[in-house]
Amino acid sequence: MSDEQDRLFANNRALTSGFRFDEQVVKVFPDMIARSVPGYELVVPMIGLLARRYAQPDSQIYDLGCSLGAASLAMSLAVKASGIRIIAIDNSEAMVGRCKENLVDKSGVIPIDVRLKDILDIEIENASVVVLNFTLQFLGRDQRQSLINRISAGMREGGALIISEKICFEDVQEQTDQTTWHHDFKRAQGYSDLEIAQKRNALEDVLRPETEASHFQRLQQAGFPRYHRWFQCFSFVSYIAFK
Ligand code: GEK
Repeated sequence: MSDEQDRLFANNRALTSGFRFDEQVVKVFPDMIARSVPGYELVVPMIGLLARRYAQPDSQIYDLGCSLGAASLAMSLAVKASGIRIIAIDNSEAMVGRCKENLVDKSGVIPIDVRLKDILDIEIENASVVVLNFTLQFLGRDQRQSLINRISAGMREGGALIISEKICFEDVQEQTDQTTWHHDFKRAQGYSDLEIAQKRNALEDVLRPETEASHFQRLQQAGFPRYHRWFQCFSFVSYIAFK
């Protein structure tokens, strides 16, 4: 993976353009996500472990919004069940190109099929594990329920859906505290106040967090009777839901 440092928001770039998963972002992506999302580097290998537990023989694993394939790679190395295929999907051409390069010679015995597609247009079939690792937050709010419904419909009994997200909080004081702590984390990672502010502006209408109650209600409605928050660091959480 590229180890180029993320300096994208160190000047005024973000004032003129919104955030896009383009070539510039792809070049710095591993550094950007590790320094921006507290816990990302722990969540990825844990997704591997969770997939090992819930992957069923002769089924498919989906990594939706796979970026450079970190979660797919973790699952490919961790899962032991036989007859599994990982389908990794992203709609950024730059991401998919780099993802394919990254995964050459790296994945485990489980093949990873990387596809350039919009996750709103795909079929989910015979799935035992589906991962949305910080992806759902980038979809329009009105598109989320139908995607989770389709995942539910294409999932086997006992299958697991893992959803990692940045969430927001109903309590105004908690929201303020969580934002402060996240910014403290970013400062500790070497981002300047200007970079933090610019990135925040760029993501304003692109990353739309929801409350935990909204996520749980959507899962219920889609036919996932049981779900848990298995990870949280500040406003970054990961849920697991069972079919
Ligand atoms: C990881 N999961 O490293 N269809 C397909 N892909 C999409 C769509 C869509 N409609 N919308 C956004 N994306 C990864 C990290 S990053 C999270 C996921 C972040 C893709 C988008 O192109 C990007 O690659 C990814 O979702 C979100 O485990 O940057 O904070």
